[in-house]
Amino acid sequence: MPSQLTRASLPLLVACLLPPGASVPTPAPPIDVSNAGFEELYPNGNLPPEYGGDVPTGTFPTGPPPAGWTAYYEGGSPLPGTFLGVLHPGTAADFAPDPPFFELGAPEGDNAVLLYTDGDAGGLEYGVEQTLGEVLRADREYTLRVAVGNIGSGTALLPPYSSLGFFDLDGFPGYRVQLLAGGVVIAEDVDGVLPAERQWETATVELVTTASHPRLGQPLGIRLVNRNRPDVPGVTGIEVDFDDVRLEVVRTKSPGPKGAPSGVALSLAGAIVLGFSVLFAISAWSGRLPR
Ligand SMILES: [Ca+2]
Ligand SMILES: [Ca+2]
Repeated sequence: MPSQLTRASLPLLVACLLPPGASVPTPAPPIDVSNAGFEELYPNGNLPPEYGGDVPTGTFPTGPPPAGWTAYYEGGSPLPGTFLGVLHPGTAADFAPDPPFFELGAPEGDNAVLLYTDGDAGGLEYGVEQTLGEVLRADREYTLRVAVGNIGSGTALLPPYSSLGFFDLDGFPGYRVQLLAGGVVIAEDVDGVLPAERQWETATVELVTTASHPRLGQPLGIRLVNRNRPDVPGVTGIEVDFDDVRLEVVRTKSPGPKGAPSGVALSLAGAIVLGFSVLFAISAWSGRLPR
């Protein structure tokens, strides 16, 4: 190992040793999701006009889908007794001594999208969706992450919602987080996490594409769904909330001038990178590398 080797020179050395056309996975900027945190003003629902669309703490106006999103109904048409809207849950401190909707509020910003069904019978699935400005591409690893919320029972902090009284929201009706291409589901997470009452967890959907994926070139989309399964008998509502939608993409290989590298070439490249990583770690540990 040359004594002049430094950390800065390692990537160049590794790149020189890779076969033509091969590359290490390359992260790209996240794909834009419109109103990904549901923080845009919500002026068109039943929120009193004096708020100008700025949803106040501890309330849940309903009406059309949040900006940037459209409604999805499994049966193709709106379901009686279901509501889309924006929830500004506030925190336990906002509601004390009464129970909050979520202990820590929304996981991103102030708001989340709410998908609520009146009563306990459940029914067809429904939710919100949007088409993105990107198409499905080959040789990519897509990772979609969405915070899924299990709202707890409680009463809104302000009228007109507080006049609706206490909502028994015990239980959880299930969810889907779906990645679409051309409006067709290409990957999804169905109930992969089960947040406790008043808590959030992150659902993850992953998809790796090759040149043979049948939906290449079609617009990507995201759909967030309340599975609307029957809930605890006697509850006054069935609800799932979502927030903080993120879609990341990594390029898994570069298109070389003579086509993609073979699996053997990639394995060889991986072995070289691994070998140098181990060698470098040993050298650094022994203090022989300048820092
Ligand atoms: Ca948010
Ligand atoms: Ca609940």
